[in-house]
Amino acid sequence: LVTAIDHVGIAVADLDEAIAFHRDTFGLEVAHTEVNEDQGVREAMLRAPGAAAGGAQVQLIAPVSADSAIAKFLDRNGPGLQQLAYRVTDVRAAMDALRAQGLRLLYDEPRRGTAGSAINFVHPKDAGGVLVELVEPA
Ligand code: V0V
Repeated sequence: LVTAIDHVGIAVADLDEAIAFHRDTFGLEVAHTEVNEDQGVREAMLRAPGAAAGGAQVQLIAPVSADSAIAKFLDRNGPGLQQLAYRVTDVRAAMDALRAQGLRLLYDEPRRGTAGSAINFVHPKDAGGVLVELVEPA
């Protein structure tokens, strides 16, 4: 089902501050930034310098609306690891396979994720307390 770890997502209050921290402390580079209005977030994808194309990335996610999932996460937990994202070749097929095993998906239909990807999420209560994202790259 899963072809790779696509990214791990960290909820942050201030995106620019978090980018600077990960750059200055760990030497990570910004590969991509965007605002996703549907998810109510501003995000940055970071990678290690010289990492192979398609390698796992770190996603820093900051809320831009008070009702976004990230705003609620920060209110409840403060900043920290929020999600683990698995890459799949066909998100609809992955959704069907997981539903057939009794797992709840958060959306009936895939939504738009980073860089035009198609995404959905497994409910954290059905995945060992981890919010698992499914990502089909564009
Ligand atoms: C909540 N819970 C979590 C969790 N968020 N557990 C692990 N990891 C998380 N991130 C727990 C929470 O503590 C509750 O446990 C339980 O799940 C249900 O909580 P709830 O109050 O019913 O639900 P909410 O309102 O906290 O919402 C949780 C969900 C929400 C997962 C439904 O965050 C959501 O819709 N997430 C999907 C969208 C998302 O995360 N977007 C931001 C990233 P107890 O207290 O009952 O034990 S956008 C993105 O990733 C993009 C664009 C991309 O990658 O392309």
